Amino acid sequence: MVADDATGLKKVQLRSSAGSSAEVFLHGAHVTSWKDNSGQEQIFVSKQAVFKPPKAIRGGVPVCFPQFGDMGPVKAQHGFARNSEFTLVNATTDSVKLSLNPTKEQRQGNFPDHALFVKVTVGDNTLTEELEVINSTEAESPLKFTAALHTYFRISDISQTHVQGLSGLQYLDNMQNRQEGTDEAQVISIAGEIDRIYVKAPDHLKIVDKKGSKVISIHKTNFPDAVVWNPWVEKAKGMADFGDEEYKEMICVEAALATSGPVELAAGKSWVGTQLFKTSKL
Ligand code: TA6
Repeated sequence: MVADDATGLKKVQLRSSAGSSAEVFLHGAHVTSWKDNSGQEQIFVSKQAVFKPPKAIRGGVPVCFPQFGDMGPVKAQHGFARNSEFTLVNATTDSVKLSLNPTKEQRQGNFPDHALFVKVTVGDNTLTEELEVINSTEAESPLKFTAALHTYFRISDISQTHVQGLSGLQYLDNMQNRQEGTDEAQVISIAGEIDRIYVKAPDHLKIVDKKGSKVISIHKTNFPDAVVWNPWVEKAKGMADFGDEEYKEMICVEAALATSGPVELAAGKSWVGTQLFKTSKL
């Protein structure tokens, strides 16, 4: 059901029969919490996050649409969906569907009309998030977009965490002007700032949190790329809505339609991308 959060914003609280739970703000259709059956929080939100629309909440799962980063025509980094108020379509105990029909102003004048839906469901140690885009039936041209579900995962210690599934892949390094590289390492360990777009990444990835003795499995569909980001020391200090030491307890592994995009969606057609997370013991 929709509740007033302490921040004054509206959120929907979800609970599964297995005991997992989640919270989704109508602002940005922004997931800010997912606790597995044990009640352990799996999502990172900065203690300094600002809950004041249109600013995006720092952490959780920002919905990057109609573009990832600067990969599109909209001037706002990561598009406007994460800065917009969504509307409740329907909700059950364990699932919620939200919609956004952005006004001309929200579309920043130049982005074509469309409908956007975000559906979030909790299950047995799982969280599923679905992004659906529908191009207007009256559209005169295809709707071109990139996108990402920019998840900040909560981990126990970044120095004892690694990502599995990206070995041998080509990536674009956002820290080197998107210069191409190839990751030969068996797993990705983080010992400094990392900001990479892995191109055509496998749909199954894993985050191994050794200190937390847990694995978060990620299964994405229709998001061909994966982004790995940790701001590390300097970038952390440079973000007012992010604690200087918080880089140690988070890692972003993002289901993305970035370099492999944009998708060109014909009039009246829809596109759906999903991500499913599941926790297990290491
Ligand atoms: O997904 C990684 C990234 O594109 C980084 O380059 C960094 O900018 C991060 O997103 C956060 O972006 P934001 O606009 O939320 O500060």
